[in-house]
Amino acid sequence: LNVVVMGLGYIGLPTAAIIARTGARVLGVDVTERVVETINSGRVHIEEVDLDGLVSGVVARGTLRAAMTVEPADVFVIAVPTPFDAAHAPDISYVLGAATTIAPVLKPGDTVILESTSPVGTTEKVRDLLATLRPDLRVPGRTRDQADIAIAYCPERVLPGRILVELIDNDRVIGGITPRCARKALTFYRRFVRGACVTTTARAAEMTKLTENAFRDVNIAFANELSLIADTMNVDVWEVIRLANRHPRVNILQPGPGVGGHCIAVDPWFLVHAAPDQTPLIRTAREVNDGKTDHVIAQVAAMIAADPAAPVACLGLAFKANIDDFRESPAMKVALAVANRFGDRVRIVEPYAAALPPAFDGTGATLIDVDTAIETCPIMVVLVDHDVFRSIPLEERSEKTVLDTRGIWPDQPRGTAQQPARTAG
Ligand code: SAJ
Repeated sequence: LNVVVMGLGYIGLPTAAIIARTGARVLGVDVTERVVETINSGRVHIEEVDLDGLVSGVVARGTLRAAMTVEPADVFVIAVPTPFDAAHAPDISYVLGAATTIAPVLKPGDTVILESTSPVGTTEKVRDLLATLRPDLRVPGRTRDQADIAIAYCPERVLPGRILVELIDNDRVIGGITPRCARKALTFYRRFVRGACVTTTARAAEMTKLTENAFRDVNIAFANELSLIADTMNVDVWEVIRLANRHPRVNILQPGPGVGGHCIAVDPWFLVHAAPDQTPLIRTAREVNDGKTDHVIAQVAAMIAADPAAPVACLGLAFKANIDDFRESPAMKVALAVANRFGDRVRIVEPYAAALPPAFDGTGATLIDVDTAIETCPIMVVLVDHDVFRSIPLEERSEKTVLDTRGIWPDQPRGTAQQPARTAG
């Protein structure tokens, strides 16, 4: 089996490597020369647990190669980004670009699978585009004729940090343009997926993916709103959530400094954009989660302003625990806002960064390690729940003024924790 994977990012590269491990010959195609060179030398350009060993193995065995141009294959997997613009309109140009790239090499019997998170109807647009570019091929679902190629949508659902495990263990939703397309794609996923593979239509599969991330966003928004109420009521929100979750039908998520990453903070907008009048809840959840970041910025600023000389340690820049991904990170937004305002009083601790991101250039903020932060910073702001921060014992922070936006230090004396935050309102 020959497989082409379009896009070698956080999803495409692990997917390509896992398929290559099954013995299929995989060509990964990417528009960035550096990415292609890195992979062909057996190395990886992204941090993901166990990915480096897997990639070096399949590259050494010759089952995974990378290139900037496409070649004929039996299965084409599209895993390119779908960002949104300033008006929250989804941009599917990379998806259509990938379809345009593969169109010339398609032949009867081939399967095209879109994995990128996409607005409902995108797979049909891919089908229509391929029909236009390749009038000699019969595309599925347009007439009752049997089609020459199969086209399906199968969203990735993996969690960064657990990608290789979840690629294999998670259930997959496989939406075909026609039932025949779904069955064709199912045969492919069965090669490497241990979870259940459930077939449906392409539109239902597209909406399912957006629904999963919107569900999580709405539920995190609930927790973030609770955190604001609890602050006002002088109650520990994490304790309330722990207690409420003892109810057999209550399962509240965790508040934090906002929602980051390139999925949960993005995908709900695809639903809002498609049905603006039907999505007051999903839109408000987005606004609540973004608003929580602004609230934390105000809290931290008030805390720092209240103690005009003390250096402040911002713990973490990543969008969540134990990863090196800073995209759409609320921690990054908070640290940057504070650095812009308080300059060299701001010390950043981020074990997953070798240097501060360029956005901090000229702010005066510096990158320090955990030990230095404990020695030199009387004010500490927890922005990410990295294990290394969680494990700082009380004796090393009991004298500090702390704002713990992730609730990782439940034993922090109430006198120091969050007090200045409350005055910030
Ligand atoms: N977060 C909270 N409180 C929580 C849980 C998360 O504030 O209780 C924050 C995190 O700190 C982070 C953000 O939400 O900033 C998102 O983190 P996440 O771990 O919930 O999700 P992602 O973005 O890493 O991955 C999600 C997953 N989707 C779901 O769990 C429904 C993953 O399965 C998807 O494959 C991925 O989006 C994607 O690619 O769409």
